[in-house]
Amino acid sequence: MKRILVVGAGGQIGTELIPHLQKNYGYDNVIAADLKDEVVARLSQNAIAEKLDATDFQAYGELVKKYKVDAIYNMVALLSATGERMPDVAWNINMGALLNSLNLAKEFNTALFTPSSIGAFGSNTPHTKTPQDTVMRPNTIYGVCKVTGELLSDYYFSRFGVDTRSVRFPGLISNGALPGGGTTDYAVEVFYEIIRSGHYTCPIPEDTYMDMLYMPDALNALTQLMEADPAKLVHRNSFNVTCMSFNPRELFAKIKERVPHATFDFDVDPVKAQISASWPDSLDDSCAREEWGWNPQWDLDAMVDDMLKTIAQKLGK
Ligand code: AKB
Repeated sequence: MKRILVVGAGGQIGTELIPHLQKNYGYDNVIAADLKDEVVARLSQNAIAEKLDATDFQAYGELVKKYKVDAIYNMVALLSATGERMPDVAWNINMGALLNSLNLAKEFNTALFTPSSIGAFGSNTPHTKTPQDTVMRPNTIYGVCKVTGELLSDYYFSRFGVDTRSVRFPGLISNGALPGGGTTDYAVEVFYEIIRSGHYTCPIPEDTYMDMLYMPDALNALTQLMEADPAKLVHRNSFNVTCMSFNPRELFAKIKERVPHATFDFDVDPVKAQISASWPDSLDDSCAREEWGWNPQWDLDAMVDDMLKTIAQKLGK
């Protein structure tokens, strides 16, 4: 059985990825690492957990060696909106963790997954049915990191044979850990606010479309791609994946159908508005479907039903 190290395990994806991997590979074969003491303490209640600053090459290497790791999932990232507030920090963290992951994957012969994002695209990318291979000139530091990461990961594959794989995640909707600092976060925040207070003020313009994925599909994308037959992969870093595209108005209408007293207004954040306008309205994910069988299960209605139910339970409402 494979031994997997997840770095940045305490974030929105990592928190749900750990139990998903434990289910697939066994509890003892999944190691959750994070920078913050309080997060490591939380993770250690349900997983083998270690404290790690992924920008510290030596400490990171010691963990890979200690656990005889076969695959690294590098989930360390400062997201798009936070990145615009502190571009230097975003570059140092995002690229520092990636470069260390690539060099350790090379040294210890491990596979490596690092998520890319719709943030890798920019305002001169075709916005509708954005193709797998297209113009990629992002307008954010987050996007610059993601494009650089895709290129570096492909380089480490072709030059050194490192088994690097990646998907371009759209906005991820989940009911575990909250996202933080992203442009697509509104699509999660709205559920908490509507259940708590019945009202949500949205920072994204009402007619801005972005692709989204519900977390169970995102987790399946990760394990499916990492288990895919390498002979079938024409692409590696990174695959478009999506299963829904909507704007805030459409999402809020779906919520209102189910929660008639819900009210919404808009207080547009200019940074988030600019970022979201530069991203695709909808992705073409046919390469992922053809090369490794990507087949998402959740649509908008099913996701809204599930989010309202699970978050109401979580908040005791
Ligand atoms: C963000 O909004 O920054 C992220 C992403 C789409 O990569 N959720």
